[in-house]
Amino acid sequence: MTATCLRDLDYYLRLVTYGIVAGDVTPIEEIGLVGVREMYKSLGTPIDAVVEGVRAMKSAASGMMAGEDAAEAGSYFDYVIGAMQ
Ligand SMILES: CCC1=C(C)/C(=C/C2=NC(=C\c3[nH]c(/C=C4\NC(=O)[C@H](C)[C@H]4CC)c(C)c3CCC(=O)O)/C(CCC(=O)O)=C2C)NC1=O
Repeated sequence: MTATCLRDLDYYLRLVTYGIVAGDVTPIEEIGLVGVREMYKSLGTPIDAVVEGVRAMKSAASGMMAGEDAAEAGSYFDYVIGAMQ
């Protein structure tokens, strides 16, 4: 379960990088967010806890970047977080 959970967080981290490269949220939306709430609900996975994981990744990533870069990456993390709530 832990490995699957970390894998999911890895997916979302990768999707954030796709967003940064594309300069657009479409890949994040299409690959990782369509139906995500229903998916976690059917798995019995508390989505609030997934959101918490994405927030922790945002915090860690922001600490490795400065100024504009942190703000740009942060906006994609926020997009994922917002779509899961
Ligand atoms: C690239 C797009 C993509 C996403 C996002 C994705 C997510 C995804 N996460 C899954 C399971 C899962 N996801 C989690 C994750 C967690 N459990 C928790 O309690 C934590 C809060 C959380 C980690 C933060 C767990 C534990 C499962 C397995 C649930 C189970 O088998 O009962 C499953 C069910 C099938 C499987 O086990 O692989 C999918 C499809 N798959 C994809 O292809």
